[in-house]
Amino acid sequence: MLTMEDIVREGHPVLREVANEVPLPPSEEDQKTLENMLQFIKNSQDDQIAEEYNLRPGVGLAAPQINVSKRMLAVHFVDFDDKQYSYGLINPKIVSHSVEKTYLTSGEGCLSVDRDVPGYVPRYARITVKGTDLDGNEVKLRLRGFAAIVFQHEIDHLNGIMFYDHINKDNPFKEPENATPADE
Ligand code: NB4
Ligand code: NI
Repeated sequence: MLTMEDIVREGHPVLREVANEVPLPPSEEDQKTLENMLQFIKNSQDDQIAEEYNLRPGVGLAAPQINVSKRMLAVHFVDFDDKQYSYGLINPKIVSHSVEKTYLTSGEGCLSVDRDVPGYVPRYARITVKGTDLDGNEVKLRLRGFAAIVFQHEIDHLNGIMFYDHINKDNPFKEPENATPADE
């Protein structure tokens, strides 16, 4: 099983690389890697397992974070309308997005960043994501609010972007233009 030892931290060059497309259908190895990433997220949300293996809780993980520079991400969370999201996605792509922005008033964190970086992280309020799931199906997801934020955080990792790259350097808690908080 994946543990925190497998997660690379900021400063590791893979976190600043643009990850490679995954040839489809995925190899046994790629399929297994993505299944392990999704299981890590689920384990991190299980109080007992998280404590036993000292896992930091997470709702998402991108393959570069385990030093695999491939376009794969896993997410597992319930959004603010109690809708469950649990996906392993290959070659995810944002095919459209709103002009309007959103953000978490609590800011963001990252399993590859062992420090707090305070500030609002402006993101698109609504996105449409296409990709291939763990069953080999083409999926098209219309996402808003918390779900849109989580998928954008993970897709950023596939493009070598860290959440704090979006924070206003001069005034981290400046209200982003044309934005509505997702968690209020
Ligand atoms: C990715 C998220 C940071 C902001 C918001 C949140 C947690 C992460 C990073 C958007 C995406 C990981 C991947 C949480 C968490 C709420 C739900 C359910 C029960 C505990 C869990 C805690 F753990 N971020 N951690 N950070 N990242 N919410 N929750 N709760 O997930 O670096 O690239 O279990
Ligand atoms: Ni992250």
